[in-house]
Formats: sequence, structure tokens, C-alpha cells
Amino acid sequence: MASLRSLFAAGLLFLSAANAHFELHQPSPLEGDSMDESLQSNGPCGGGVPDLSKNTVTDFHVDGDSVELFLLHPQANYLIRGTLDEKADGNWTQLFPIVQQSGRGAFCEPSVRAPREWAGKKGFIAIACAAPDGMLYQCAAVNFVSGAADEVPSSCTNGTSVSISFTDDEGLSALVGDSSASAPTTTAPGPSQSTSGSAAPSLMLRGSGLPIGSLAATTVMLLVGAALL
Ligand SMILES: *[C@@H]1O[C@H](CO)[C@@H](O)[C@H](O)[C@H]1NC(C)=O
Ligand SMILES: *[C@@H]1O[C@H](CO)[C@@H](O)[C@H](O)[C@H]1NC(C)=O
Ligand SMILES: [Cu+2]
Repeated sequence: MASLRSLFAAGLLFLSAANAHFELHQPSPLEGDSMDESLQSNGPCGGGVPDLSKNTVTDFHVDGDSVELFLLHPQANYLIRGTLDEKADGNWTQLFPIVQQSGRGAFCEPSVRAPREWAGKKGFIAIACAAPDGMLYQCAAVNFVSGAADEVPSSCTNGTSVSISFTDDEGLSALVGDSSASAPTTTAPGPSQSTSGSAAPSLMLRGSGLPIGSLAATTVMLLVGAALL
């Protein structure tokens, strides 16, 4: 099992740039329909450039509105946070308890709230996703408005094979407040942490040496990683 786990961890390292992560569908993400997955690990907004003087905003009701996400990993934890900072540079408020999603697919939370004082102001709704391949980010620029959304959009559903539960996640909790706009990748949870006691991963990683060691070893890692993702 240890060697399988280490292969998995190593495979993830090599796959992380190319693999699909998660998508923000609502509110409208900064990158629109053309998200650059390779930049998703850049905090606080992935490939999106947060700047309220330029970004297009959509209304978000402070007493309850929907945040629609789509996960392409089998499991991950989500933090939904918001800020009024015009460049999304800190001062983050947590807007929903941290949840764990199990199962690929849609998660839509129709009652995400923001502080009432934010009504009438512009800001950001931002998602941080602690995935097996590290911390991932997406943002939406919004215009906070008073009241609750009239109705839940028909696109707001939870996938049939998706289950959501509340959880704790130190890496995500560290992204609330002013401490930092992004987390060091070393705090991200994932299989690599559970292999730290075993000799196999260090052998593999030392032996291969990033970015790429022997072609054969890399191919095996990719295949195993892909099979298990
Ligand atoms: C942080 O945001 C709050 C609103 O939630 C605002 O009142 C406060 O001035 C902001 N602090 C800084 C340092 O920008
Ligand atoms: C999806 O699941 C979450 C967590 O159980 C729940 O709060 C939310 O209302 C569900 N979404 C829909 C559209 O039913
Ligand atoms: Cu990913």
C-alpha cells in the first residue's frame, strides 16, 4: 500500500499542471468561460486578475445567494470567503462553514451570506479549494445588494453522487483574515502528507529529481496517478 500511495503522490506532482481541478460557475468568475487551469494554484484568484476598477460585477445578495461549484477531483475541501478590498488583497471574511465534498460533480450552496454592512458596496466572493494536488483558487467580482435572492437558479443543484459535510481544514482556515492572500503549497492536505513516514516516496522523488527523472518512472507515475484520480 505504501508504494501505491507513493506512486499516487508522485503521479499527482507530475499531473498537477495539466489536470482539471474545480470550476466556479456562479457568481460569474473573473476568467469567464476561459479559465486557465494551470494558474489555478495562484492565490487569491487563480488566473483571474482582481481589480474592481476593471472587473465586471454581478449582484450578490447579502442575506443569501448561491455559490455554484463543480469539482473534478473525487474529494476536496472548500472555503467560501469575501472581501471589499478592491484588489482582493486580504481582509477576508469567511462566508460559509468549510465543507468537504466527496464525489465529483456539482455543489451549489444557495444560502451563502455576507455581512449586511457590505450591501451597496463592491467586492469579491472567493473560493479556496484544498484539493489532492494543492490549494486552488477562483474569484468573482460582485456588487453586494441587500436582501436574499428571490429564487434558487435551476442550475443550482448538488450532483447525485456528491456528498457534502462540514469539516475542519487548517490550510483553509489560515486564509481568513488578513494573514495572507494565498497559502504556501506545503500546507495543502493530500496523499503526499500521509506518506511522510515511509521510505518509498523519498527514494522515488530523490531518484527522479524534479522536474523529470527517468522517462520510464515518469510514465509509470502518470499512469498510476491517472488511474487513481
Ligand atoms: C476590512 O473590511 C471591513 C469591512 O468588512 C472594513 O470595515 C475595514 O475597514 C477593512 N479593513 C482594512 C484594513 O481594509
Ligand atoms: C447542497 O448541499 C448542501 C450541503 O448539504 C446544502 O446546504 C445545499 O442546500 C444543497 N444545495 C441544493 C441546491 O439543494
Ligand atoms: Cu486539481
